[in-house]
Amino acid sequence: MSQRGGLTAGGVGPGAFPATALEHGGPHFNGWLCVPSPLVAETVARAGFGSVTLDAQHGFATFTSIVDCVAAAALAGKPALVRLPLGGFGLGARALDAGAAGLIAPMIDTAADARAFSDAVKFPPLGRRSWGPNRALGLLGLDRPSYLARANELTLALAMIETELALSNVDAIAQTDGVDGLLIGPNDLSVSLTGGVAVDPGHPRVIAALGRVLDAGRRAGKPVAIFANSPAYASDYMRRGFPMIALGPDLGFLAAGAERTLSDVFDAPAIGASPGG
Ligand code: 3PY
Ligand code: MG
Repeated sequence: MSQRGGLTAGGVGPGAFPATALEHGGPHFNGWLCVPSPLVAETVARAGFGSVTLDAQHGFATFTSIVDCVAAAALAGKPALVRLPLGGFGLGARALDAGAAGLIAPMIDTAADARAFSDAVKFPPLGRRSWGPNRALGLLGLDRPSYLARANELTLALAMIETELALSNVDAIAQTDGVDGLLIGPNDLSVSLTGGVAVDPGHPRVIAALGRVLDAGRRAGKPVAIFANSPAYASDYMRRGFPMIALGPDLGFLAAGAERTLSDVFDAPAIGASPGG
């Protein structure tokens, strides 16, 4: 399968994911990975996704697996993002040093949360990221001065909007310097908007909130991405104009492939003569 919504803007390689890459030719599809395996990262990156996310919040990514999976995705020519654990901004800066092309911070509820995220993962003047891009330099093919000058623009920082509080602050979050875009977490958003009654990305309150977040992104001039639980949600989000759609997780891909393979055994046409025929 060919790559859909890949990164072509500015000819940047797998160590970078500038927000401008989401301006044209979308949507960009991202493969969401729970399994901390370089083979899984490489396989999904080769399967047509434009990038992968290594999930260190609900998935099993660790700093060591991030180091390995970034390399595996790069082998397939694709950038790897990292979804951080709650408040895990320190891990984010280390992941960028190791060549992650971007970061996704969960549960960003206020402008102060957004500011703390940006502070940790962007160099001055946007933030206070500490210097040490040991693998990132080689992966981007940049020398020290060029990396310092361009890293803020080349590495994507996405703030997750997934609570009622985040929705009420969505403009302030979107307009925070150093936050390059938003990513809607529709599962948590449904839990929050129903007061813990439902986990359902199709809940009317979640659907009503989608336009509100897209509008905030438009006002800030920043892209709004979304996580899709299934291909049906992904195609709905595509019709709504989201420039980036994350699909997953990988365990779901594996389960769907395993089920389809087994059921294909029963649906397959006969090969050659039947025994005794
Ligand atoms: C959510 O939908 O809440 C997410 O965090 C997607 O992984
Ligand atoms: Mg969530």
